[in-house]
Amino acid sequence: MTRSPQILLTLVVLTGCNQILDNQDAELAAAVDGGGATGGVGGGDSLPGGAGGLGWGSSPAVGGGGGAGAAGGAGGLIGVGGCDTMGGCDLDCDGALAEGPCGGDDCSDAESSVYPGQDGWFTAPRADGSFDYDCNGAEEMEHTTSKCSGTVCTAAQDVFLAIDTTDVACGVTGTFGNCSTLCAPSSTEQLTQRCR
Ligand SMILES: [Ca+2]
Ligand SMILES: [Ca+2]
Repeated sequence: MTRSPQILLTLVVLTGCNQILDNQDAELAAAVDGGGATGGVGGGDSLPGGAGGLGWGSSPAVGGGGGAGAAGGAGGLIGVGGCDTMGGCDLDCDGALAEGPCGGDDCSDAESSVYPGQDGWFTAPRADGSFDYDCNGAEEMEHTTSKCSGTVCTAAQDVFLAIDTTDVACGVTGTFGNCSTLCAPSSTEQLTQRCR
């Protein structure tokens, strides 16, 4: 049996509608997950589907896929995850603008964990080898180091315990715990110095 041109056209149009609905579903899902941009509009009978939109938001958001063109049109591209880069001045999407021409104070606009005001602590160094994650020009250590050897010590709690007061450096593991005035360590554990 042979289908009439009208039936074929109806099938083609219905297929296109389904793709557009799929498109809307993709946009909704992306909007929940960080704000994906609008996907491209499906193409017509002979045109390829539109490209997916660029994802926006702090987490990689997926733009809606372009609708497949009816009667063989190619599907659109999936949107690329990303964020609003502020015209190229916040490439790591951490909300802080890069230093220099951008006029910002992000001392490393290629590392999203590095920005002024970062209050986290890190056991591994930045890409440049430093531990200055909060861009204040210094490396703050989470814990101090206390001498806990010999016969006379200063009582201390929650410190690195050492033979002298030389700080346990950032990223270095040492003995952590308490020390009595008689230089007796207690509640000890092995801990890695965290910095920012
Ligand atoms: Ca930035
Ligand atoms: Ca710092």
